[in-house]
Amino acid sequence: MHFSFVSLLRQAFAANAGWPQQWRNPDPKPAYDVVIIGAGGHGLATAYYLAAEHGIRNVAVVERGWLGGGNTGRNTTIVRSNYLWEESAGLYDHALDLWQDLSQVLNYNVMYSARGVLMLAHTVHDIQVSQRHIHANRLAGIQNEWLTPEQCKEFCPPLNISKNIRYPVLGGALQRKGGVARHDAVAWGYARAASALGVDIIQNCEVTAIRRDASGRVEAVETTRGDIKTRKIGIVAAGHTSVVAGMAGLRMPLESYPLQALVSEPLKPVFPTVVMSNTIHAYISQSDKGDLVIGAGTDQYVSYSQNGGLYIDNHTLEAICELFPMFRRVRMLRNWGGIVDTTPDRSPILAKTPVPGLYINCGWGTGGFKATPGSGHVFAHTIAKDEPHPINAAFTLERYRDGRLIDEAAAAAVAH
Ligand code: FAD
Ligand code: PYC
Repeated sequence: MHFSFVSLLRQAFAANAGWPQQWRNPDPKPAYDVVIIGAGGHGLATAYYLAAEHGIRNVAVVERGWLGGGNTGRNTTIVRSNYLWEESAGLYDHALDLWQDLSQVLNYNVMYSARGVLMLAHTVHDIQVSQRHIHANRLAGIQNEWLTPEQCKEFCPPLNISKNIRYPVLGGALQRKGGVARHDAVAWGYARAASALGVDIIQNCEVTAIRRDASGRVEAVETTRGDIKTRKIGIVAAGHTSVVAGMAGLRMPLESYPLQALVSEPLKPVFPTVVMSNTIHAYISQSDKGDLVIGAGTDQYVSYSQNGGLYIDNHTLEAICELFPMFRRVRMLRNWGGIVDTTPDRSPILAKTPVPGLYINCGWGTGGFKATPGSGHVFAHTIAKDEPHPINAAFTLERYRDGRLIDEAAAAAVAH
């Protein structure tokens, strides 16, 4: 008697979220205030800040694989903010500010280490571009300084600065507060903190469709584990954004490419900083485990493959051996690829879309890891308030229509 009364109540008040959990109708699929598609660092950070800063805790993060298994767990962990344009410098420096005490905020060691990022110049053109960057950065209050070849060598002793190599080092731009952070720890740190605030993280759950109501507003996602109702969706599915956005009828200005990296066998501490060379497409640092972390370029053809061409790695290793001859006999342990999506101006899209209730965070290309905290922070604001934070206001989808590009091709140049 008692149980049938309860079930009658359940049916009558199925939609009433105020009822105690045990009285709620288990039948309708749960409705979330926000569904985030993609449990990479950016998606998880967004969910965390929605809960922590906007009090929106009824959030699901749905992930087709495992959390952090996309680009977040595949990148070479470089963190810096020395971008050319003020809009970008503002966004990446906001992230760099948040990196400073992220381990304390999340109570999870993300191993952020400000060991400096040195970007080498090998040609007269490189020198001009680097110095333009340095001046632009300093005008915008962003740290960046020029080093002579000898100062580069002093800062990074393994560097070969002899003049008779194919691409001699002619100097470098150093951002001292740049560095590295532990990539998968960032995903796990945000995931654990978001989960503690009530966010649901659903792995092995691929979004296959986005449903819209008669007015065009989003109303649900269809997934391989059932439908989930929601009135707000954030797409944070790097590499696959075009596919997911296409589910809501949006055509994105994006191309997807494989980008590769590799690690060596572990060595004793030998490499004190991060060195990047955009001209010869190589970048290198040493992880706390001891392996050299080496990044290569993108493939020249669009693809969704997580294995890029081997010739790209070979080319990178030739460059590394020329710049750091002492690594010639080091053995490589493994290589892998991730799929990055790039925009025409190499800057991200971090914005509302023309579809009501649909928000998009994408287009980070080869450089979104460093932005993770800042991106999640301002994207959560955009979703919660239905308007951009001043820091991401310029990163709209409409800028490709209006011609207001934020052209960072030279800044992020590692792979372009
Ligand atoms: P991801 O971590 O890729 O997360 C997106 C998630 O969406 C994935 O887990 C994916 O499985 C999921 N997804 C996709 N489709 C669906 C669907 N239909 N349903 C559910 N889930 C879905 N950046 C730097 O700043 N510094 C670097 O040194 C650096 N090095 C890099 C080196 C390599 C080799 C690569 C590949 C990238 C590098 N990047 C770097 C770029 C950086 O990794 C990315 O920009 C950043 O990690 C993007 O994070 P994200 O959270 O947006 O994406
Ligand atoms: O954006 O700093 C970067 C980067 C390094 C390697 C790939 N991207």
